[in-house]
Amino acid sequence: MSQSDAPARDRVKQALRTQRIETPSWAYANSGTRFKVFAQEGVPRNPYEKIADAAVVHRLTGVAPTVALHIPWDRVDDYTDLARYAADQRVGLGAINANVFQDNDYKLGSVTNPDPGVRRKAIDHLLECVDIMDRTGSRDLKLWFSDGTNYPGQDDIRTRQDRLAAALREVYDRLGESQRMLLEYKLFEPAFYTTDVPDWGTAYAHCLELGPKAQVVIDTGHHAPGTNIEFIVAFLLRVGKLGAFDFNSRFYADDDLMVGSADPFQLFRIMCEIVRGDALRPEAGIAFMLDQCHNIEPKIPAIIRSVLNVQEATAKALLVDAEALAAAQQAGDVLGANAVLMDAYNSDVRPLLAELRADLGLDPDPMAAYARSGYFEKIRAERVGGQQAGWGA
Ligand code: RM4
Ligand code: MN
Repeated sequence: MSQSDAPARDRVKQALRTQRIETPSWAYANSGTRFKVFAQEGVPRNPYEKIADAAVVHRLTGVAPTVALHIPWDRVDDYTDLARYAADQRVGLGAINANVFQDNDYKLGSVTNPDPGVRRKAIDHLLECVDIMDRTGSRDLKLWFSDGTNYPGQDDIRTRQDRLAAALREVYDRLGESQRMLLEYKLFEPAFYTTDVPDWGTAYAHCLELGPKAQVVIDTGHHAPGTNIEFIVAFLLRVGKLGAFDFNSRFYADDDLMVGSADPFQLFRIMCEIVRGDALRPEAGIAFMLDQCHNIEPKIPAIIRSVLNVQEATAKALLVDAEALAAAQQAGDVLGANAVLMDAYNSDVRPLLAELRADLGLDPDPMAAYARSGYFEKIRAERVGGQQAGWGA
């Protein structure tokens, strides 16, 4: 499609209007590596202030209407009040992320720990997260387990799978009608020898056994270098087992950099599979979430940039001339098919996105609008004293 093709432009803009990107509460907080956390000014000190920041991102981009919570980092006494505050700010509470990786008891694992008492504690936390979902109205419980072993022989690989399956079953059975369990995988870290949910195949097999309310989360940073993530997207979408994304970028391991920063072409290829699978619409049930940390860059602009990066990749994917592509594929025209994809990828979609924002009554340049808004100056002045939120806070 040429950019001057008005009906196609309208079709692309229409599809982009339906896009929803969920931002993570922890990305507004301080974070770092195991070497240093560089604290920033104006960082939220509690879940309410994180939600206020998320609301700014939504106001400026128009496509980030929900914020994911992490328990216990975002634990509050009254979740109904938190949900009400979010609604007042014109955002909603999204996925509840469980945390069974930061307690001393979890040294040898959480739900796969050899000690039944520790397993009980971990499962109880997951059940508590479902209770919270009942109060926040969240649809999704997102599970990531750091469980694994560091040395051959340390524990029985197969028994740990049994423990995992039993824990997932108990939590799955507690889910309400419209709630889902999203199971995330990660190749390695913090466990260095075996990880109990290391890859999409393991996550998929557990989800399949559990039932329709269990689906896989693809965290783009959780793969070995060179992994073809769009293949995983295509496979899981085809069988109805893709539940969500945790978007971020990696150069080396789980770097948690801004999505689309390391490899925008990969993000485009992923979004091509989403468009191909007609999974962009919210009704398709795929949660497009960010899972990032902003260690050296300012938090709110970094999140705005990430949202824009996802939008740009999506716009390019929507520009792919599906008919021309199918025709070239059918004809065995290898170069022609590749050219159709590359034409879309090489289009500059920024003018189209600026136009879309203008249509929605937004500033065409959300980064500049944020800089001009005075919001940073305001939070820098207001958020003094108290304990800044951060990794572990
Ligand atoms: C994990 C995983 C989870 C995220 C935590 C903070 O590596 O990606 O999704 O909640 O980090
Ligand atoms: Mn993640």
